[in-house]
Amino acid sequence: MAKIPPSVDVAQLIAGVTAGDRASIGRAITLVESDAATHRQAAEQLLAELTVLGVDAQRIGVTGVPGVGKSTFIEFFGKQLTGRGHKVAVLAIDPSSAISGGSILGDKTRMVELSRDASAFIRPSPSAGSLGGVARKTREAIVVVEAAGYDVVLVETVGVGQSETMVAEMVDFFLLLMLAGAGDSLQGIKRGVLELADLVAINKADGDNLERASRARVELESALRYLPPVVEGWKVPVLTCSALAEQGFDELWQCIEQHRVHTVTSGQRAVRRSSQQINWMWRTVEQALTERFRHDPRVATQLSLLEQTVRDGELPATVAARRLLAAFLGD
Ligand SMILES: Nc1nc2c(ncn2[C@@H]2O[C@H](COP(=O)(O)OP(=O)(O)O)[C@@H](O)[C@H]2O)c(=O)[nH]1
Ligand SMILES: [Mg+2]
Repeated sequence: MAKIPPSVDVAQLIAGVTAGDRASIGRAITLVESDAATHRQAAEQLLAELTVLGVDAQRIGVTGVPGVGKSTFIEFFGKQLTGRGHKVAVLAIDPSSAISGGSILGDKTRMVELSRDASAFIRPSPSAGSLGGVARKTREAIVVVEAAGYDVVLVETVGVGQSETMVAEMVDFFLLLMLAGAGDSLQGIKRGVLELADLVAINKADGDNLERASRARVELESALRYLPPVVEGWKVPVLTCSALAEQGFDELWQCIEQHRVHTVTSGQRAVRRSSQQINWMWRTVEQALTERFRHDPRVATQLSLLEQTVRDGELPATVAARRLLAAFLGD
C-alpha cells in the first residue's frame, strides 16, 4: 500500500486522480481509507472535492459463495467491457484476508489479464477486521475511482454474513452468482441474499454442467416469482453464464443496461442513491460514536470487567450495556 505522509498536498492528489494517474488513485484510496487522525482533515477534503467530480458510473455488486467464480467472472466481464470502451474499476475483497488476515494475492493473480489492461483499475481491499469481509471504506474508494473516470465499478464480495447487505447498500445493481447444485439450486444461499438480487446468474454453465445449469435456471425463475420485487416493475432475470466458455455476457450486460434505463426513468435509481447517502451518513456517525465510546476513559476502565461478567453469564448483556452507557453519558 502506498505510504501517506502526514502532510498531504490534496490539490496535487486531486489533479493526479482526475488525470487518471494510477499512483495518485492508489494513494487517494489509501488516504480515504486511513483511520489515522493526522489524515482525517485531508481525507475529508479530498472526498468532498472528488465527490462532485465523479462520472455517473454504473455501480455493480457481485456476490456468491466462495468458489462460485466471482473473480474469474469479473476478469472476463471486465475485459469485455473495456473492449467496448468502458473504464472498469474493480474493488475486490479477498476472502482469505477476512478469515485469516492473510494476503491479498489470491484475487490479484487471478485477474491477471484485467490488471494489465490500461482501462482497468483493480484494488483488492484488505478486509480484515471488518464486517463479513467488506472493506469498511469501499464507499470512499468508489468516490475516488469515479472521479478518475471509471464508469463501471465492480464490487466483489464474499458470499458470507452481512457483507451482501452492506454491498447492496452501495451499488445500483446487485448480481448474485450461483451454481447449479446437485438437486438443490438454492443451496448455500440465504433467502435474504436472494431478495437483494437484481439479477441471478447460474455460473459455470459449460461442459457437463450446461444442462444442469439450464434446469437450475428454470427452477430458480419459478422460485423467484414468489419473492417481492426489490425494484418496482423489475422482474429479476435468471441467466446462465460461463467465463470458461465465454458465454452469457452480452445478455447479462443488456440486462444491466435495461435495469439502468428502467430505474433512471422511473426515478428509482435516484431514490436508491439518496437513501444510500443517508445510510452512509448514519454508518459514519455510528462508527465514530462507537469509536469514541470504546476509548472513553470512563468506559474503558469498566469495559473488560463488564465483558467478562457478561461472558460468564453473571450479568445480563442489556444491564452491562446500560451501565456502560451511563458511565459514558455521565447519568
Ligand atoms: N468450469 C468453469 N470453472 C470456472 C468458471 N469460472 C471460474 N471457474 C473455476 O472456479 C474456481 C473458483 O473461481 P474464482 O473466480 O476464484 O471464484 P470466487 O471465489 O468466487 O472468486 C476456479 O478454479 C476457477 O477456475 C467457469 O465459467 N467455468
Ligand atoms: Mg474471488
